[in-house]
Amino acid sequence: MQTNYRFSFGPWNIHTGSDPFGPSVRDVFSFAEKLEFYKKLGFDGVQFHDDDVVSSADAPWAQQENEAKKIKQLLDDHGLVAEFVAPRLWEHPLGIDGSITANSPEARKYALERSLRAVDIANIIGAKNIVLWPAREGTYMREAKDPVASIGYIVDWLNALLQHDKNIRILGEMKPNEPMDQAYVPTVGHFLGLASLTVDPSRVGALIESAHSILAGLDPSDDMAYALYQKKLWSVHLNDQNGLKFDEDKSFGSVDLRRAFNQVWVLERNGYGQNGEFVGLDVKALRTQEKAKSTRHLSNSREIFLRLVDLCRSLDVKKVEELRASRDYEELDLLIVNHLMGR
Ligand SMILES: [Mn+2]
Repeated sequence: MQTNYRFSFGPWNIHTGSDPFGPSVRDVFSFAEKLEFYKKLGFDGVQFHDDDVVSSADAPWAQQENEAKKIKQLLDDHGLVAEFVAPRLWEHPLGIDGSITANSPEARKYALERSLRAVDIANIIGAKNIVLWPAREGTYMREAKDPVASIGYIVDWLNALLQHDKNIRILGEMKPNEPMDQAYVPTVGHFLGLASLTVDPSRVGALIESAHSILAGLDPSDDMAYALYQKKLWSVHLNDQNGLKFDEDKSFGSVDLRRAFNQVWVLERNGYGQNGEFVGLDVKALRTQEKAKSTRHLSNSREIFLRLVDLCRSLDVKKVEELRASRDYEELDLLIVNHLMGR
């Protein structure tokens, strides 16, 4: 059975081009304007941080509830669905040294209470998934925190969310570094190891971002395969990354087309998407783009994905199996490269 892929992105993927070294270079699109882009660009799913849904995660709950209901109505009006909510713990003053793993009990309490509200927000907007990107759950220097206690804090946080809501699923989106020097749970393997220790492992899975695997020195398609085998690949953030530097969020396939092909191939062969999983694209427009063309990275990434799906479906898999059986990997190499070049 072939998948009819559905695509998602987050409102932050249409942005003004500011970076740590310079201010905005494009005027902002309002949230309402961004919503208009989704269907036009071929997308059905919206990814959210908690404070993409509500104006402030610190506002009184009645106000947040009201704002979340309005967002749900807007989504319905546009025929869109919310894929997940991720509590944005890393921008808050109480999250300066991490939230879940902060040494300060007050900071840890804030992280937990805000995350429980993110679950409530997800319920209002119809999202079944909570994404944990543990941005500052690590250290700038080794001696700053107790590493064993920190792992325990992460498991406690997972358990508290699972117990707060009996239906919500938690997807870990792991990244080895940036903004921290070292993250405590740097890869999907680390995270799924912890998932097995929670009160309900069946509701803890993974979101794999291509660039995050690459930054860990790993191949994203192999990371996806690891999660797929465990039936725990519940979302992806496809993008591309040119070597070991800051997280670039480049358009999918723009750096290494063969690496992109292998990601699509592993998803395609394993029926990814047939249980409602979205193909998420976490890509950034280049700072040099003018505002009117600052959504092209999204439509381009989607187009590259779909062209690679076509290439997966037209690949001579019988030939691949023959070459595997005869251990003729030089010929297999040429077969794949020729296929990518249209022969
Ligand atoms: Mn990224």
